[in-house]
Amino acid sequence: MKDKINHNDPAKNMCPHTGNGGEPQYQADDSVPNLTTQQGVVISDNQNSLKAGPRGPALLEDFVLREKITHFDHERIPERIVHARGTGAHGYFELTESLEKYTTAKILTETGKQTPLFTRFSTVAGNKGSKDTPRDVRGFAVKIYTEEGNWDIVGNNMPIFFIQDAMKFPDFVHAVKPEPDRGFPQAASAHDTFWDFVSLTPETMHNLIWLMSDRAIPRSLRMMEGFGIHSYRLINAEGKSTFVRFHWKPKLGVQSLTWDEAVKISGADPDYNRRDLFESIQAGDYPEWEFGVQLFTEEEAAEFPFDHLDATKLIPEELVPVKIVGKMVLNRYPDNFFAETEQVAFCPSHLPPGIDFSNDPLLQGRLFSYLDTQLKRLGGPNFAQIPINAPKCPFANNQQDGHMQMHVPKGRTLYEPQSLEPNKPRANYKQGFKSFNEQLDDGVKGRVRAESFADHYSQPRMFYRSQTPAEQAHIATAYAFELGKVETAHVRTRTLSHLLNIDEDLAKRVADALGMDLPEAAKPAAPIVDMPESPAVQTIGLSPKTLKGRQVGILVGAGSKKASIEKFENAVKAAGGSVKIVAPSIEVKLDDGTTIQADERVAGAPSVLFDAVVSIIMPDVAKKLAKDSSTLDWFNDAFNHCKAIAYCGATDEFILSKLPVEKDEFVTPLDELDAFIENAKTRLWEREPKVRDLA
Ligand code: HDE
Repeated sequence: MKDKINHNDPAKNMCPHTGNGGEPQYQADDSVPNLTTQQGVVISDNQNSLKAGPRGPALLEDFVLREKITHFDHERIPERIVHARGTGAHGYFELTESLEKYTTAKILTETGKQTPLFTRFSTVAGNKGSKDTPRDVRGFAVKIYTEEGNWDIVGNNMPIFFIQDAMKFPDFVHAVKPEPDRGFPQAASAHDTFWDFVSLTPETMHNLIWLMSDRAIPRSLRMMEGFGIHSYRLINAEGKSTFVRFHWKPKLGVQSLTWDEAVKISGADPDYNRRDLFESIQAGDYPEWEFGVQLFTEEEAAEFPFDHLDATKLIPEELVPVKIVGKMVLNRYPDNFFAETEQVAFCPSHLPPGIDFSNDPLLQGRLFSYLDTQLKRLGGPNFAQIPINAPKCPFANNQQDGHMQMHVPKGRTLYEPQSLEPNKPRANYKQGFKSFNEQLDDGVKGRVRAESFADHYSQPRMFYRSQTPAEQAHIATAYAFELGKVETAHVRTRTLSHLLNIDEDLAKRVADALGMDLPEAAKPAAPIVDMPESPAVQTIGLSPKTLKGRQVGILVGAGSKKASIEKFENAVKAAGGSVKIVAPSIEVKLDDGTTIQADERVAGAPSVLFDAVVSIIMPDVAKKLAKDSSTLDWFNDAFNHCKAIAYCGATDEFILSKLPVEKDEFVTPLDELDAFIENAKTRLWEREPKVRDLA
């Protein structure tokens, strides 16, 4: 049979199943822009390829099809070798206190001015499609488009790094990435190669204990600190240098997930942190950080009981306070994920005049690596012309050609010195970037490591001892979890030998949890110093009692009381929190006959996605839900994760009574609204040892 075909009106040949509600997406008037090829030729039919007859072979001459498929075939670029999984947002930087005494950089001397920036947060080990909530360091990279050139503060959410010398970076990354023979585990440090490497490399011990702490599973990207890590220099008008470490302090304080939550969230919502950033910006609840600096002189640094050029060492805030001098606000989610978040290229060597590097050997290695990796990832030397990377101040140079050159340089000369075009750009000694004139020792060339870098245990010891009991239990439990995944016995034993140098009690707790005997302590290369405790490195201690940035899940069902739902919703919102309605169905008829639309079905929104939960359901609904395992998990998990629960009579009678949920002060009846609101601002950590076998 021959199909009928209409050659004049492609809309008539379209599949009725494509397009909007069966209507073909066919442009019949001028109300929307024309779809065109890359060459600007208007496309007449975006549904059918050019064929020899309706059932016949496709024709090679179909440039519309070829162009569309070819572009599609080339959509992917290599993902970042580390920090592949990330999300970002636009915002601004504003200085509140001038650092004129220390630097000439206008971004740090001109107060009250809003300078645009782009910030990208990332996990380190996982690939681009991995989950948001692994136990991992988070990248915290900020590109500030200053009027004196881009300034990239490419930092992490922990103030130190695993290694001291760039030479070890490929080894470290190969050890944490999926094992090369089997191709797993993805986005996880809990495997043999990682623990093999770190237990053979004691300089990793400090960052390792941060990785085992609550800091490695942030509740929200808005609730993480950021650190530039390395010491940098600020240079003032007299050419004098002051060392500086950069800090970002979140307005919402530092808050973390529990490990069990993180594991469950990775199934329930692998985009958990990314979605939170998106939703908070869409809601106008803009993420904000204070910008702070630790300033110290060369002479002061000489008195520190550690070497500040060693990136495995933090400078306790109690020793050098963080001076708050500005803020960052993120107020616009990208229009296009690929064009902006994926193509943004950070590099620690992007600095404006007035800021300079220190001799930290890790930093020095990074200054090479980032440009090198962008060349591969973004395909050539012109990536700085991509809008997200281009400076917003005037720029001009003699660079030419290369893949994807977007500029059209004018004139005869692209070299210097030249005498043919007097108005072409020249270097400017007065305004230009100048390196600090550091007087160097007459060092001897060699592959060496400074002796002042040899102490690997004093700071992790200080970190552990500064934590609250709940956090210490989390740390010990995290070591036990991770080492429990390590198959090779001597790797576990070697790790315990290091833990003994950090804290005996920690080592014992981990060994007991694993059922192992304690080995001899590893031999330290330098004396271990008992440093004063530093509360600034806690997590729980930095979590404010607030509902701001926190979300409450309200479980409702057919016949639920609208007035009660509204009462809770309003109270949560008044306290700065947000609400999601969860129900067995998406459309829910309430007691007054109105129908509301739930945000999620209960099976799709386990309570791990919320900071506190409320249940307002009728007896017949409760009876039915009592047989539903996802509903039972909803309450059980909320309880096990130390959250506040507000329950109605039916929930109590048919659901809570079946569960090991104790009526402690965080489990309250619906009429105790004020108590619930207070409880929802925090967690009841004292409950934790009752519901979990912590190490
Ligand atoms: Fe990176 N790091 N890094 N890193 N790093 C990269 O650059 C590298 C280090 C950090 O959101 C790569 O564009 C070396 C410390 C962040 O796009 C690469 C060493 C800190 C990001 C690279 C380090 C970081 C990266 C991979 C040891 C905290 C993500 C993709 C000498 C201060 C930036 C890319 C983004 C990304 C190299 C150590 C932070 C390969 C060689 C220390 C936040 O160039």
